[in-house]
Amino acid sequence: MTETLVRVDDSGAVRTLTLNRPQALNSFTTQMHEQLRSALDQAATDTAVRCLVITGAGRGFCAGQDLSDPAIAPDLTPGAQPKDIGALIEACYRPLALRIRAMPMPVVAAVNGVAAGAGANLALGCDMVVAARSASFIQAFSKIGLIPDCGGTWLLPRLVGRARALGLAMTGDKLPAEQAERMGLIWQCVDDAALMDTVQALAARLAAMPVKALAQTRLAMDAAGEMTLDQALQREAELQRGLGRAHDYQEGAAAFLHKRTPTFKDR
Ligand code: T3D
Repeated sequence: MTETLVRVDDSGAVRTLTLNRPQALNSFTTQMHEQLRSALDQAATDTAVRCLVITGAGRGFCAGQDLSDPAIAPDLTPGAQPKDIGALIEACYRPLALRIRAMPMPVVAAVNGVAAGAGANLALGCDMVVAARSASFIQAFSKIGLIPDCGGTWLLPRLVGRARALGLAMTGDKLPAEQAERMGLIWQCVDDAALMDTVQALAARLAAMPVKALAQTRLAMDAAGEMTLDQALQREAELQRGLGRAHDYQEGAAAFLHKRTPTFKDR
């Protein structure tokens, strides 16, 4: 029987994906990548899912690549060829980072413990990151002779600016969740015991909102970084044109005018 490396749980319109290799701090094997990709694809096509939460089982969120995975673990036999880590990145981390950024609903990371290497950047690639006070973020790559991946080189400077991005990436120091919140790397740091209730309440709130507009907000902001102001304004007009014709805007505006609670359904 296949081991469940990504647990899937639904509560109303919120789907929670739990990375489930707690014995290795939920570090990624090829199999866990496959299961996560498949779970993300299922959530993307299931119109009942209006908000996605990603978290980890046990005391860690995700410690990045499982360094003992035969796909990449160094072969110390004399004369052995080095493994092609680029191929692993292309096959696993690139599709993962792109999928998360293209999900048609908001994605919230509930960082329950240490998030290291690609595990940190998996969390930081989500739309909102809520971390337990005991959690931490580690750009562990520099310690093993690599650069930040899973989108780290793109995400970090955008989130905290060049100086802090390079500081975090070059030192590989552990950044406690409270400090991550203070520097704007994450949305919120909460007491450990409050993490899942806080995240589920946030996710339920987002799920009741016009999620198509929320997903397009992410797309527009991601694209705007590479645009002039005029190009960004043009893109806003294009997206707003589409959203303005959709159900949720008609519903949201009508509900406002009639002083009633809107019911959004676009996805
Ligand atoms: O080939 C490539 O690498 C390309 C892909 C790159 C993407 C990446 O993510 S590169 C970065 C990979 N990750 C790391 O370098 C982090 C390695 N882990 C750590 O530095 C520490 O485990 C932590 C700082 C995250 C947590 O430390 P601590 O003291 O709380 O826990 P621990 O005792 O080190 O770990 C607990 C167990 O998980 C332990 O197993 P054991 O001894 O109880 O059987 C440890 O070996 C295992 N574990 C943790 N991280 C990994 C891991 N096993 C395999 N791979 C890991 N990444």
